[in-house]
Amino acid sequence: MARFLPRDSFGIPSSIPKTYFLGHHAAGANKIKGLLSTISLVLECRDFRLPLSTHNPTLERTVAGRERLVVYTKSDLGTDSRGARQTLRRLYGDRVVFWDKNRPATTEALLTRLKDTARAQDSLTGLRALVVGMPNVGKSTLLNALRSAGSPGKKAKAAKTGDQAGVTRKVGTSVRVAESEEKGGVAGGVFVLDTPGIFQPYVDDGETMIKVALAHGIKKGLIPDEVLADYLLFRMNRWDPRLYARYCEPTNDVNDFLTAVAARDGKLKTGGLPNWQEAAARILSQWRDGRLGRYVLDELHEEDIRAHELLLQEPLLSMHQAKKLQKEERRKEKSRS
Ligand SMILES: Nc1nc2c(ncn2[C@@H]2O[C@H](COP(=O)(O)OP(=O)(O)OP(=O)(O)O)[C@@H](O)[C@H]2O)c(=O)[nH]1
Ligand SMILES: [Mg+2]
Repeated sequence: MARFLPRDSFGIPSSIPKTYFLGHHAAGANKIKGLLSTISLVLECRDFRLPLSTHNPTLERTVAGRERLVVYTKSDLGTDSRGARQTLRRLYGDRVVFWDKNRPATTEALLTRLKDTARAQDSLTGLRALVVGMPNVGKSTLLNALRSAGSPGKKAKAAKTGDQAGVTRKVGTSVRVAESEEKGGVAGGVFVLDTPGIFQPYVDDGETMIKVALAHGIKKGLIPDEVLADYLLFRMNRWDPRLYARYCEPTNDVNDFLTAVAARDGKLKTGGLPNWQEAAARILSQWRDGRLGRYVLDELHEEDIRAHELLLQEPLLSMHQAKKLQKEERRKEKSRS
């Protein structure tokens, strides 16, 4: 058999949106600005599978001036990532935290850190920490985990969670995760506040949008599942086509791939034709559960990190400018088609 050659690039469809900045994101950012004087620590959450793509520079500037930990969430879904943790540790030193909701030890370690900070700060009113990040990275899940680790008696969840962007719409009230010293805890206690996921006003490239969509960071359906499945096929082929050996031989053709998935997993239309849309949804949900490899999607070579850092130095676009850019792109697209 001829050796399989994966595609060496992926053509990003020009129809990919370049933003997902919503009204409640802008409102959330304003609320955060107003709250900041009462906050002494920020837990900035990013999805470990997308360490660069789920970093929101605009949000980072909003919380500037506050002590900050960078929490890489869902670290269980990114275990096959050659050297990613080491690279991120080198970038952020001891401010980096790898968290996984399924490993209580990672929650305990973070809670201990919060308590240590509270002890050092020794404020009568307690330490207030703000959880921020892009949509769906796991902020509310983290808050709930800290709360149940800090007060094991409390069963009910403090914050609603769900695998889609935009579950949390408003900045929450403070939730106690550690008692004060007089009740056997530390200093004035530790409180954590949840915030809505906030998107960037404008994302430079379509590939970032595709990756974020794979991790459900934007509304489902905004980028068609078939496009996302094609991109995933492209990436799997570069990692290791055996990841999907249960479906078919290595292929670069997304229609062949989805046809095989439909046949094996019973995603057929009446008459037996493959239902590509359902097959694509099936593939994406398997990837999201870590059943098609646990690779980190962002490349973390020196040059990728440098390119990302350069991006952060660029002046930020105002909402107005971002909207204008988007309109221009749409116009260009229309004249092309
Ligand atoms: N595998 C895995 N899933 C996680 C982890 N943390 C959160 N999740 C899942 O990710 C999804 C999103 O979690 P949420 O806590 O609602 O995310 P959020 O950042 O609050 O989202 P918004 O409020 O929409 O911005 C849920 O399905 C969680 O169960 C983790 O460490 N590992
Ligand atoms: Mg939430």
